[in-house]
Amino acid sequence: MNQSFENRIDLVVGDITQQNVHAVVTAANSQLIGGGGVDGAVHRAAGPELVQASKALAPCPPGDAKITTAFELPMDYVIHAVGPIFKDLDSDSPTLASAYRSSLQIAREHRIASVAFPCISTGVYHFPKQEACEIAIMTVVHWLKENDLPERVVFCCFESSDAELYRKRLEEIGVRLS
Ligand code: AR6
Repeated sequence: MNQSFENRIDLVVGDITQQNVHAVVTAANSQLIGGGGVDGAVHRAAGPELVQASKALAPCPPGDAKITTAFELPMDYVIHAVGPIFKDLDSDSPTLASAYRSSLQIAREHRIASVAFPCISTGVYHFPKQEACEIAIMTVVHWLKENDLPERVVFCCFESSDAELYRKRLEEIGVRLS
């Protein structure tokens, strides 16, 4: 397949729990017990039932993802993606790409039309931001070229400096941002 991707990607700066999508991805830990950062925000907004549901699916190794309903969040689903705790680029880059790909695969399996991703592993897991941005974009673009679901992917950056990295790279590869 060679699907278009240029009009299926959005970039926003803000809180991922506020996005108008069918599924939100959280940057989880392998135990799926919640935590700080984006995972803390997602669990707070979804309510205490989320941790009960996610814990039941643990362990989730780095590079993999699990899905639950979204409870009190306005989305249908939460996809719990586990990125690598950064040590070195050679070994951790494939794991980060796999966390994105696993999330997209789950979205396709559940026929989810739109998904928002945070910048997985770039907070307390310390993956370098520029390299993580490249991996996130190229993994998503490759997926969109090969698959018609999800129809739309939103990169949700919490920090405007991250959004600038994404904007520059997305424009370079011909993505039309609104
Ligand atoms: N919406 C979108 N992005 C956010 C939000 C939010 N509300 N809050 C923070 N970010 P991190 P990791 C961004 O640390 O590095 C947790 O404790 C933040 O700016 O959340 O994968 C988990 O339970 C950064 O760019 O995730 C794990 O134990 C990005 O989210 C561990 O942290 C990822 O930062 C996972 O670490």
